[in-house]
Amino acid sequence: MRLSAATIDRLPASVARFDYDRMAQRIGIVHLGIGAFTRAHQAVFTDLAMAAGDRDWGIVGASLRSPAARDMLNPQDGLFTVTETATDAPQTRLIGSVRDVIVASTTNDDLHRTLVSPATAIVTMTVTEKGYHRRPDGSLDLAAVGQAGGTLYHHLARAFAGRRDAGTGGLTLLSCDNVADNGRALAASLGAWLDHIDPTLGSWFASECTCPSTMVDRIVPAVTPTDLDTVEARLGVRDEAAVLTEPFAQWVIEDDFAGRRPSWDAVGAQIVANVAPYETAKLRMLNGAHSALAYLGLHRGLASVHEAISDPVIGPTVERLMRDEAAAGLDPAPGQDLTAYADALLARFANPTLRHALRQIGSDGSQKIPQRWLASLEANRLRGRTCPETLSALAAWMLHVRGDGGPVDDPRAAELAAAWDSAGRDGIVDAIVGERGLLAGAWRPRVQDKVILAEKLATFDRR
Ligand code: CS2
Repeated sequence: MRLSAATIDRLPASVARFDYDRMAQRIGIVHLGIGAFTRAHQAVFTDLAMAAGDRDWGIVGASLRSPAARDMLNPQDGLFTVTETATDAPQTRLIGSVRDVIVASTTNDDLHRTLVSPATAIVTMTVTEKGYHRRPDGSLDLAAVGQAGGTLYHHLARAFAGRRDAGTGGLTLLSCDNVADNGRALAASLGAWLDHIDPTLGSWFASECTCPSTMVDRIVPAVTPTDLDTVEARLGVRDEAAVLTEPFAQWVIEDDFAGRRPSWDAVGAQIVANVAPYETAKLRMLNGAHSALAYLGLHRGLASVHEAISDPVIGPTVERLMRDEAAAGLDPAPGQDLTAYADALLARFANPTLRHALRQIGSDGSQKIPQRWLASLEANRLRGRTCPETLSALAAWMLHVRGDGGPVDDPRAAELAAAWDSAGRDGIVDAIVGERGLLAGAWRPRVQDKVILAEKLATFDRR
């Protein structure tokens, strides 16, 4: 029996749930790129805010490409469960905030109608790092956006024109991706696209809309068929959109909304004046450690974060990367305790119930590495410090994109493979992080950094 509005009563009493009238809530949020992370993070905060008394924050999710989320959620009336797992008994909550999922490519007008609706106040998004089409130096790749079509820029530009012409007013655009200074980055890229297609729309956007920066954090492994069977065995109802996650969740949002907003702060989100210290620490310590676990772990034949952090060589390497390199390159906010943060991250990585696949984290490295490692290397370079463990991780990634661990899942895989073909092991460091390298822009390595990188490559290389 499939989960839906008609079968909610079959769920065991132990499943926590909302008591607001779902169908009476207006749609206040459109989410672009709805996937497992959104279901376990923004949708939960919004459901909790409505359960605590706030109203009219129904979410319409949009997939920019694949129909998978629509096919999971719409037959279930948008309902799904989130199960938190750690060593104690799992805790499940039924989430009621998502009302509908639209596949933007086939039903463009449904998405457009929702985006221009006066009730819609916020557009949240998780389009992944590559969805922003930025170059390693952070600038928008206009040609790539034009070629791709159907990007967030296309949908928002059309919606802005509709809202401007109807006098509906602006929107708050909330990037929930692991991109450094994500609000500022979104505002700059969107501004560049609008100026390119219609400068008057660029001015409307600049005066009517805001793009607060956010730090989002929750570890959400890709859901497997076995996970769905386990959840079904516990709940007695089949939930094709179920997600499993850790108990921890954090959301820090810059206080810069264009209009109304849900009381996310009443249910644990932090609304602050400046997100940067939290966001930078998260990207360089959590995500930086994750990527290091991924490439060092895959190189040693390991499969999950939990296995990699328990490995006698990789565990201490990654801990040093986090404490002695990433944290050492940060300027913490008053009261921000980076030592305690590192302790908490190590405990979260060690959660044996999550089975977070290293392959999942290892995808799209060319898009993740600039803000996770290169920014950290640059901050340390400016302080005159060397980062041997980050350089180890970088060497492991270079071998990974040569194809040492199988097919490479990265939008720049072909360019990286071509760099290996023409430069070989002796030239690959320059071909990637040199002045004209594929990832140039975020870090200016010193000669000694390149020497260490070349040594690490030689040590790891098994060919
Ligand atoms: C991970 C993140 O897949 C990845 O690249 O590092 O998804 C990570 O799990 C989240 O950012 C945690 O908040």
